[in-house]
Amino acid sequence: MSLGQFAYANNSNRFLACEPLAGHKLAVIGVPFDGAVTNRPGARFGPQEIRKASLMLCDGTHPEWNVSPLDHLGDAGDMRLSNASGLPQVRKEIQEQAAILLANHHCVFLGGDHSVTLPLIRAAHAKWGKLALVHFDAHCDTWTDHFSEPSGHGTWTHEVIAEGLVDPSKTVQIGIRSAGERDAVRYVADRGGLIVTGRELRGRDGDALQGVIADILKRIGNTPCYLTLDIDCLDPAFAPGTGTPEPGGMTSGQLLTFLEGLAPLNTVAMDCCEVAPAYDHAELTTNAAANAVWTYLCAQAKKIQGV
Ligand SMILES: [Mn+2]
Repeated sequence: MSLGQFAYANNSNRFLACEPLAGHKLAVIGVPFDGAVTNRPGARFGPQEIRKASLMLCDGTHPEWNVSPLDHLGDAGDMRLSNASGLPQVRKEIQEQAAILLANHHCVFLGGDHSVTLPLIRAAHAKWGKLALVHFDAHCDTWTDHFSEPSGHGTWTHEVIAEGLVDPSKTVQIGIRSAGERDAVRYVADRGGLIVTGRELRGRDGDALQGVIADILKRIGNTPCYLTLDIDCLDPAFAPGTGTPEPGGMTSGQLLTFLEGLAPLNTVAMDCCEVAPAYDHAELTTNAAANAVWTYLCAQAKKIQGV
């Protein structure tokens, strides 16, 4: 069953199977969990709809780089996750399955709400050690109280720093703009990281972003880097299908400028979270997510092919 370009190299029905794919350096994996949201649920349906939207990527060749990830790409299906055992148990399951896949592939994980990023980074840290982090989001995700829960989809950034999984000085947040108390919204900057707020990005694209992209490349250098993309970094005009939309966000063009400009980073894995198809219109959000993921995969194909 082929569900889209991300399943292009998938010759058998691996949907819901989640196992390494022989011969493929790149893999996409669904993480269909949305049990830790604070607002609207539905991101558990993100993976299957992002796969469908990936059908619009035609032959998959990047028009500027002239590379395609498809020769290297397999779809490992969705993780098998229990639903009734609570967040710690689900995170344990995610980390165990991610570890197996990261041992075999350069992985792109399709969320799921953003709580899945903590076990994914735990698994990446176990393989690569302390990581750099590029975090696209409308929200800082550094809250320490999650509506009376200690952990959820808005706490993982402070948790990965507190656990020593990422280097705060090599942590970069892009698009942050939601309401939040100062200690939370400046948490990463207070620990030496860089925050490029949604306000700073208003009206800037193309050449106007090259300076900040150069700063990020210099700050992170060759450190193994995890890239997490909360689709709500985009303005709801570009990505309405998400659980916690925030007006005043990035355009799809700005996001692609960043993803293309940051291609030289030594990224080891990516996730794309918070795509909630039930709130989408005309597949805007799933198309944006598929295109962003494909752009990231093209950057990895560029490295594999040495071009
Ligand atoms: Mn968010």
